[in-house]
Amino acid sequence: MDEREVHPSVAETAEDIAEMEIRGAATIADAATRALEAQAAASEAQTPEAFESEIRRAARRLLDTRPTAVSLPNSLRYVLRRTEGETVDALRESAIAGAQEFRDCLDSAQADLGAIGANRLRDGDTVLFHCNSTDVMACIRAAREQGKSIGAIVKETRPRRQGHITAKQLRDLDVPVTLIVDGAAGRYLDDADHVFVGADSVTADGSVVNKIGTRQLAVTARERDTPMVVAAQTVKLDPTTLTGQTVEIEMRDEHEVIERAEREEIGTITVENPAFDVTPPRYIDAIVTERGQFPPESIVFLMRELFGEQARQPWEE
Ligand code: RUB
Repeated sequence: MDEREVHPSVAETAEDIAEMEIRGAATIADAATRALEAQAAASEAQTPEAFESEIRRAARRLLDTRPTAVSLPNSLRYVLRRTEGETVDALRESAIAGAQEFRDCLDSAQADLGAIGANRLRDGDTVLFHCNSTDVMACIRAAREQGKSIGAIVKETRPRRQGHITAKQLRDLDVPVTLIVDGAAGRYLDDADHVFVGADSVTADGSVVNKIGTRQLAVTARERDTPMVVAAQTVKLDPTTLTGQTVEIEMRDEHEVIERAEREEIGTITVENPAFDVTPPRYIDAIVTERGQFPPESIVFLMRELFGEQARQPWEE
């Protein structure tokens, strides 16, 4: 392999993440570790140094796709830290084992989180949804498995309409769905017992970075006293925010917002398309993780416990 090249699976996965064929923080992390695994398995490196530089190059390519979901660097770091050994074979085996172990952790964390989130839901409750989150869906699936009947109001979530994915997944769980445009959320909050959203990153002060529109929804939900619940496995906790770093908000192409022909006709206006926003902790009632549910202001204690002095990851033990 040419020294600037990555395995085709890595290149394809990176492309799919950037184009949002693979999307959602947990799914992105899962796919990234599969790509690293493919890179490791196919490596023809002759020396341990060559292997390590290949795998780091692959991780860098994956990291350079989307900047906001911390699950991506967290997943890559998990695999890289476990890639160790004196020989190419030992390095390969440890990288593959690390990637597989990460995905096992991801799956079991999501199942545990789902069981905790489901406890918040009573039989007959209606939930309002924004975007599409596998962590949120784990809560609803667990509630359905407990035999609870749940109603759903789903915001379409412009510009990419991930609400349609949520609507289909809820339909498949036999949850009756009402799909609404984003601007109708205020009106429909009166019919909702909870708002459930996922997270791309959770910062040390308990702020939640999630799909654009989450903050506006949270503020309106607070005004109506509708509890705002964030379902986020600990892989969404951003260790760098413990030492003061901020989360970069991805700005996406303007053509997701406005069609090309219309854009040309309108001419010299500015179109902006931030993919995420930051909801301050005062608008959030609970962050549900696989380690239990937390008031957002106390998430820093969980982060300190998990990451310790060196900002180590919880899945690093
Ligand atoms: C997806 C999004 C989701 C989180 C959590 O944004 O904001 O709420 O990623 O998802 P996009 P999950 O569609 O731009 O990737 O719970 O599946 O990790």
